[in-house]
Amino acid sequence: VLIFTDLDGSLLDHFSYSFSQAEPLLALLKEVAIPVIPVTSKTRAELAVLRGELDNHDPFVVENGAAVYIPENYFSSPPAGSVPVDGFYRYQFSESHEHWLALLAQQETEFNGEFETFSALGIEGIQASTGLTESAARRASQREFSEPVRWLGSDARKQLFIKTLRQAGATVLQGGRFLHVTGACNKGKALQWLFEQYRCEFPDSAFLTIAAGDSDNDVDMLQVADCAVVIRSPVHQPPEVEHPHLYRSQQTGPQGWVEGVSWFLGAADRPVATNSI
Ligand code: 2M8
Ligand code: MG
Ligand code: MG
Repeated sequence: VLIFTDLDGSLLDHFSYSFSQAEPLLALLKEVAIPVIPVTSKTRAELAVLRGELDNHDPFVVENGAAVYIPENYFSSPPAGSVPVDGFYRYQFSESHEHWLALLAQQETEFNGEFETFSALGIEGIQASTGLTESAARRASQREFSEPVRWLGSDARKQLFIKTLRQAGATVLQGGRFLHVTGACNKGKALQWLFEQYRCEFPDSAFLTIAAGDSDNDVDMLQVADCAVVIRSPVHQPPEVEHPHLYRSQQTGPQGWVEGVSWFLGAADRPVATNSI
């Protein structure tokens, strides 16, 4: 089994960013060596701290699928196309952060005052709109491959903004709070790439993949996994997902995560297809 999970609003509480409700299950998963792979909008800098807090040593996906980081000695050889970066092998799907900042700067005339980028918000602005501590907000601002944008205008204008950016080659993904502007990537593509690395490393094993998420930017990942857990959000509508093995949690955040993951792990008597990706 491989568990791919969103963080904010899924493994972490939407408001407090706490995962304490999931700690007993995480400990159990560690004991039976089931990887828990964060697949998140967050940055490498944020993950460095969070993985420490979670005592997580598995690979992780940052900035909505823009890059995958695999600990140096995790697999027996470096994945094709990856480069060594600070103790990890990194596989990159998107252009750099600067590229997306430049594209967003070009939108300032047409969408004047209707959006705010993370870099325009600054550390205090990020704190105000996320509730993160100053140091956590600083880590969130250390983008490598994407830029979060706070939308201030109408819904109709937002659709036009997204369309304009897409025409200029960006992928625009809706997170719990922000729009994320990045390259030709999403959480689903990252999951599939990483899954391929596990398959190459363990050619004789059959893996069952479980993905958990709460927002629209999680849909691509939910769709390519064998089992999909949609965590109920306390603040927004659930994403639209069609999936043969879908579980929608009653509870929110880490409690919903435990509810959904346990539902599939305890599903010995329920028919579950082998990997379809
Ligand atoms: C941003 O991501 C969340 C996740 O869905 C969002 O769009 O609401 C990211 O910028 C991330 O780096 C940051 O930690 C998070 C904080 O709420 O917001
Ligand atoms: Mg989320
Ligand atoms: Mg997320």
